[in-house]
Amino acid sequence: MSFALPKVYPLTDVRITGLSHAEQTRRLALGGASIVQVREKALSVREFYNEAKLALKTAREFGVRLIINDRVDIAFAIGAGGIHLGQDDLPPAQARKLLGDQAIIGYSTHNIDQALNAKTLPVNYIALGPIFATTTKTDTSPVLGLQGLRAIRDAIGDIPLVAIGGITEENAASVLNAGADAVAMIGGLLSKPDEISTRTASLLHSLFTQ
Ligand code: 3NM
Repeated sequence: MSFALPKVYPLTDVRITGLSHAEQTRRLALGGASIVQVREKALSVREFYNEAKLALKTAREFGVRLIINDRVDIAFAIGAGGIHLGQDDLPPAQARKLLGDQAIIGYSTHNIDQALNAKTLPVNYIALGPIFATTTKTDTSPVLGLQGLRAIRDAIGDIPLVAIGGITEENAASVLNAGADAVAMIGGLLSKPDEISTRTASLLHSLFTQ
């Protein structure tokens, strides 16, 4: 179930951008993103389904893999490339049963116990956060820092690891150097909607040329 993670893993956020998930996906793809997670916490399931369908259409036009946050039913209904689950969502094993072997399943963890447990589950990658302080998500666990990230990476071995929380172009390389395979970002890419494509391109450039 191994899966090659791109180094940059953007998530969408309508509250920050005021843009549809499809338009955010388009701007991220124009900047070179090859995976996008649609994260939606406010809409009804029906509205989320409709928005996700449009985002998937855009993602397919650009060859981007679209991951749906939380809602296995929506990922299944639209035929998305995968699902990202939190600790309170449907268990990964159940999502795997529903979505099949080809789906990418990601799982959020926030400490070493959760990360070790995640290794035993049928997931393609583990997300770990928050690495740094963030204002994008309010109910976060304690900040892990680069040392916490390094310690957890050393404990879990080589499963694909996505770091999240307070990551920007300025600190992204240090996060990868501390053992993450990818940096997941919201504010760092989206906080200025007119700059989404240029920021994504600049980040990818800086990480590939370091
Ligand atoms: N999950 P930003 S932190 C969605 O700790 C999310 O699991 C987190 O946003 C976790 O890149 C977070 O703007 C917010 O800090 C990430």
